Amino acid sequence: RAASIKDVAAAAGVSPTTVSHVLSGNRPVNEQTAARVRSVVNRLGYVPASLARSLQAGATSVIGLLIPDISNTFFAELAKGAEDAAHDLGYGLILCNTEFDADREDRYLGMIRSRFIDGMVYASGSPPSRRRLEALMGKFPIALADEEVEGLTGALIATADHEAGGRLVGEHLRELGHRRALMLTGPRDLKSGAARAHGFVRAFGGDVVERVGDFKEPSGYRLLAALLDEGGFDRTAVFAANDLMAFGALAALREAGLSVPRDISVVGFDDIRAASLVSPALTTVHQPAYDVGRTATAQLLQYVSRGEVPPASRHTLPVELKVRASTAPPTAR
Ligand code: XLF
Repeated sequence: RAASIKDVAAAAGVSPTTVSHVLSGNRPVNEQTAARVRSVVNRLGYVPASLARSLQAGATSVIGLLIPDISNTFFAELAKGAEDAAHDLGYGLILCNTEFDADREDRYLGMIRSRFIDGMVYASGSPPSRRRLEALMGKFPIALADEEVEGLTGALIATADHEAGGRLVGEHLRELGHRRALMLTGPRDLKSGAARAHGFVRAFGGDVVERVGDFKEPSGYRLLAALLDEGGFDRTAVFAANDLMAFGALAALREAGLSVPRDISVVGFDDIRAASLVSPALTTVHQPAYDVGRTATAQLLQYVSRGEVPPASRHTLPVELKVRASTAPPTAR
């Protein structure tokens, strides 16, 4: 049975009139109450009658783009590509930034269930969401961008070739003569970081110490500062699994009085704008973030417009190593 306005009111502990005011925006409602009502609406998949009517007539012509970290300009580029693809086909785009928070993600995914949006480009492989995604896929239009989700089959996906990127970094550092590297990985259960690490370790062939970060700048800083503090740091190169962590690593090295690339080489991944602006300019792997967003959204909108589940399809976009000033042959220490 479809949820009614009374179900929402009971679950949120308010009157049906309040629910209706929250949804119509016709009367002001206390912000905390309104947030509680909206979250129940999404959880129960309640569809107001007015929206149900517009759904019968067609659809909302709005899709969602779910990303984990809006402050990482990689996702800004991806969003640009997604928005352009949506705009070309007459769709609007709602940005759903999760800050890696499972509850927020859940709420945003609920917008598909309640049909506030026609579909979702999902650019966050955060592991807790797999079961939730599985429950939605095949029933609602979803396309994955950037991150694969382990064990999820039948998906539409556009992603960069993360493993090839790791390989390019491994080959570059090996050719420069490095034999001892530190790899700052992303969370173990995210596929992009695991693929980068795998490609890197195999191509590098030398001794690799790994530390697990979270794809944000402070973790790069913290991990490297801790290792330098311990003493006996003998690595000649650092490969950070994204540019933000590489920036954190650069800051920790600078603070410890080490010079890049004379004392130690540093490589990132993504090639966000700031990578060529930091000093020294960062050697990194260019990911086509804009094209990843655009391709995933075009796939999604084909699904939305056809109205039937398309066969699984995967676009793996090429990456490119950008050699800049942060890498050089190791000097004897
Ligand atoms: O999701 C992955 C992890 O971090 C994405 O491609 C990124 O490299 C962005 O920084």
